[in-house]
Amino acid sequence: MKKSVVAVLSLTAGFANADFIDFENDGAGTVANGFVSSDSTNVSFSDTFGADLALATYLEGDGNSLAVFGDDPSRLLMTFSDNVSSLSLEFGNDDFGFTGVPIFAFLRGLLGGVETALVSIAANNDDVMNQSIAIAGNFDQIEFYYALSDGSELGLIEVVDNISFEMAVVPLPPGAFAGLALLGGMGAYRRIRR
Ligand SMILES: [Ca+2]
Ligand SMILES: [Ca+2]
Ligand SMILES: [Ca+2]
Ligand SMILES: [Ca+2]
Repeated sequence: MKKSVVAVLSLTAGFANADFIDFENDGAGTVANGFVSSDSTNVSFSDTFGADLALATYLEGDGNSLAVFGDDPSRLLMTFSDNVSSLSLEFGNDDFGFTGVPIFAFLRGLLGGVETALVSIAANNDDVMNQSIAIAGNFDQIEFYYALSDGSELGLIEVVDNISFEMAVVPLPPGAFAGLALLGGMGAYRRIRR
């Protein structure tokens, strides 16, 4: 029985589409750590330093957007319901007027609590949400944060929007189709007997 369940899950993963979150249907206001957008139940959002997530239409965002408040070492932690293979997001509040030093955006991919990928790009430091950053690999959690070029903490509020990610495609185990065919056959047999 367990084998059949694995096969069905794998087939589902094989046909997975990209999830897209723009927060436009989530309303405005503070949200608790573990927040789930109405756009996708496959990811939850948390602040890694305190609990200061807030949705609003920010000048530094794109319509309704998610901010990780506090001029503190906060990061946005995204925890996924299953492994993901890629993610991209747009970011704003890259505010050179506040930091006085060039800002870098980071994505840190984790699997089982261990870092498996780290990417960064130089922000254009204009405060406006007009750049995106992407990461690819195999992750069950991903962090987004602003930092100095060497990754050291900057104390800057992150604003993110237009998050896109793909669930990892799990390879079909041998005999998966045969197992499904058998299940289907059993169902048909039961129906005939009634
Ligand atoms: Ca938005
Ligand atoms: Ca915080
Ligand atoms: Ca921060
Ligand atoms: Ca910018």
